Amino acid sequence: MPTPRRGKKKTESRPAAFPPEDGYDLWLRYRAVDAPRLLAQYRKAVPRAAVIGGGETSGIIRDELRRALPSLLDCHTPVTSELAPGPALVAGTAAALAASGMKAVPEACRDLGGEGYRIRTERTGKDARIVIAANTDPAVLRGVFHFLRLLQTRQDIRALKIASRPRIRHRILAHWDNLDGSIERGYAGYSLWQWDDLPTVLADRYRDYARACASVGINGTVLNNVNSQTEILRADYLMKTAALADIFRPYGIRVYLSPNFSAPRELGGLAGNDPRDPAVAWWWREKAEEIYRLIPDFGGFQVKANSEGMPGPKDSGANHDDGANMFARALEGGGGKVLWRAFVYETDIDYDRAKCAYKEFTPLDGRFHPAVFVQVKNGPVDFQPREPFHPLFGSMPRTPLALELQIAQEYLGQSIHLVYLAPMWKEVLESDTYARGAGSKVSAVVDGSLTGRADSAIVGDANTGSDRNWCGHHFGQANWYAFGRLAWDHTLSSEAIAEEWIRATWTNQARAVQAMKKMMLGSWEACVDYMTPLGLNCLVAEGHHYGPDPAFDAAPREDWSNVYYHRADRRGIGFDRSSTGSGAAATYQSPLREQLDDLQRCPEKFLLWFHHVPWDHRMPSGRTLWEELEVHYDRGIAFAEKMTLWWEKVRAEVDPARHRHVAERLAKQLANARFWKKVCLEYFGRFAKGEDEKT
Ligand code: BDP
Repeated sequence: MPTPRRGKKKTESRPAAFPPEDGYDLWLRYRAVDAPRLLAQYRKAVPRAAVIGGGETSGIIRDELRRALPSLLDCHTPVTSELAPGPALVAGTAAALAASGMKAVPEACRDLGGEGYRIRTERTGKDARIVIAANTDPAVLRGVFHFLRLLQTRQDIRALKIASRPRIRHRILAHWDNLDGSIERGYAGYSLWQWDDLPTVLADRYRDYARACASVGINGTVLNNVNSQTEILRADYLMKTAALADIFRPYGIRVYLSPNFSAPRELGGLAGNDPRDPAVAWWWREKAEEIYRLIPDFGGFQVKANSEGMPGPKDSGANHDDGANMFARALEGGGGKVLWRAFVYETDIDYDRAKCAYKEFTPLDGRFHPAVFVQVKNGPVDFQPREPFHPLFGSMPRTPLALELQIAQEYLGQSIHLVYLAPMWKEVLESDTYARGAGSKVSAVVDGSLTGRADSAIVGDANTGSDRNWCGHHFGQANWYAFGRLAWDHTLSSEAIAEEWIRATWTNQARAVQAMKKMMLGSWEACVDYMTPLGLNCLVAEGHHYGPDPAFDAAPREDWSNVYYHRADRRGIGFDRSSTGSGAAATYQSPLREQLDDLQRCPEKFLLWFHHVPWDHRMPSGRTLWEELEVHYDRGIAFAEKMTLWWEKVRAEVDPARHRHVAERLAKQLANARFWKKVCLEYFGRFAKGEDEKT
């Protein structure tokens, strides 16, 4: 059985080929190019660089190139502010480049919008220049990061012809950070924001954070937890927020906040929080204006209301649209947005939690202010290892919907398990909602292309924290990276993103790249297999949400118990959401709803999500359901075993410190996978084999 390296002294005592690393540099390590021919090509193409422009962002771009080029090219590479004859890398806004004599650039940038960029090889005589141009400084910065990625991933740069624009407009990282420095569902230390020190002491890490976000195209950050504390809107906290906003602005990143709905009463001393009360609306408008005075480009509010005990408009008899629209009107003066979360599941709405948001929000379609996004989690329950896409994506055609993904792996082994999430997110994005007939993908709903809407948003609940390597697990960084890359362009494949990330973060050695890619690409399906196969969900232990506890039945609410979800009994297992059960299959559009409704046609991966299935049911494989469950748990474990072996094989290509960190976690992941199988199958087996006494 693969275990960490004990006993294999020979390899261990070999001098390390690479100095130890701590992961702080993320995918921006810029290690020297070790392929001689490419190195020669790069040095020839970029003997120097000129960044045209006098603003703060131009300075940041120069700094980035000064850091990256000498390191990647392993030679002196001047980075200046002026154009000089001869080959060079030239970067600047269209206006700045035109003012320096490159008259054709503005026309060429016409279709790039505010955030797109182009990277072109342009020849004048025998000289070739690589020109990175855009309409705004932050977009030039993104173009420069793109160019550096080409070097980091060893691409041919002799004839570049790249134009890139984001498919989704607001690409937001949301932090569930509390004002005391703790992070809700955070597994990588404490908050990055030093609230006690702000606004006077500004940690270097704030810039490094912004730099990392900008490098993958993220353009917004929600600083505080959705379970918000009212203090965040107090004048002193707004000063702190403004200090962060000032740091992030030159990187093209806007700041958002999660307000608490009861702030008018708690902070403002008003009698209530009813959004229809003019005094309440006035209070929020004043608050928004106060924020805009400090942060003119304030992104807006992300609101969790009437959910899990948070206050909201329903407390005073109003509805979600009243609350969301009140915020939107308050923010009108500065163009801020409202991200109104649809994560609601009060028991009086429906017995089946998977139907609640659908039932609450579909009647409100078309009633929201244009600045409101209804923010919908990828699935209808809660960031489980695998869920079908949320039915709201197919049923609110007149409302912009923001997709909320969780990067933090709350239910997927947190910062211990290596689980690359891009394949999960792609499965959701590629799902067909049938909202306007076949081909109406979730991605087209979210990016607005299905309805011809220009505004669009995607939110990722962050996995970052104060740990030196930012994400707890070195491979957790890949999920932050993948979120940014997919938010920019959801058509990228999981594989392409993984490969970029590996090459920039670990190595370009082909065999090691392949091995790491195999690990990453299979890791999510393996996690589903050893935790919640065949559409099972919510089997984690209460509170910490890490290990298995399928027997848990003692929660104060039925739908906080695990037995509510799996419903194992002598007859079978699974939640009947078909027309003979809760009817949740009917929250999807035809012909998907009929397919999900039909036990024979329901995709196997969602079988127990939609059906209560007899233990002896014959699966397409010919096995019984019970046998199939066993096969899945074993398959997940087998993959976890393989990951430890593949990781061992890349030892020589990776620095010892990071190798060991990952190896230790893989060993724990494998042990956990076995434990999941043991606990779940022992428990379910009591029913399947008729040994339980309860039924
Ligand atoms: C659940 C988390 C809880 C969050 C909630 C939310 O367990 O801590 O507050 O989601 O998204 O997954 O509001």
